[in-house]
Amino acid sequence: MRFTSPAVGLVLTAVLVTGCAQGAPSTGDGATAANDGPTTRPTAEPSVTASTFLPPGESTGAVTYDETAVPEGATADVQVRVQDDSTFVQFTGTGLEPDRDFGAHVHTLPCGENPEDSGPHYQNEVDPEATEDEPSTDPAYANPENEVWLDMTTDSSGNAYVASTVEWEFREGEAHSLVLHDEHTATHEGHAGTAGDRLACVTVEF
Ligand SMILES: [Cu+2]
Repeated sequence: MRFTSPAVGLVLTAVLVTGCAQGAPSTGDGATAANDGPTTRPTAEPSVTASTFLPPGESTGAVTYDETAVPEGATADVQVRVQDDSTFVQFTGTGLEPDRDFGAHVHTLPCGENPEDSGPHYQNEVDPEATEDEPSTDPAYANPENEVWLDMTTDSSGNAYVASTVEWEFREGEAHSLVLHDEHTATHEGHAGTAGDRLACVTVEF
């Protein structure tokens, strides 16, 4: 009888130490140590959509339907950050009509050639009574906790900044735009969530 003993392999790891100083040769001409490494970011990385408004047909990224309120060339910067089950949405606008109220909400569909292309408001808890023809106006659902509202008033230079935090996350692929409206958003029964005409739209993947 023969017993075969398993071969024992001995692996020797050679550690190469490259310890020689390879720093840049000192030229003595005052080259400064550039501190331009990667910028520090918050733990939850925000997604940023920066767009410039154009007339319908020229863009579906950011579209203006009213060039008095939202002139061609006005800009929109939308940041979205998810952290600890809540979602922070921020809008910064420039070049808008000065000293003017806007309503703004996250809508379900991307912007298109027509103002209505962006569909209804995105709701966290969807109003069971809402239909395609009659979107939710029930304050139990159409409110700034269950939707994202970003109502704003521009300053005398046409700039605006507004942010909102909601205690939920968007369902993936169900929110595609931020729509600017003619008025601040109503909160009363039967009209909750309405804010007049759609003036402009920014396509954003929330
Ligand atoms: Cu809206």
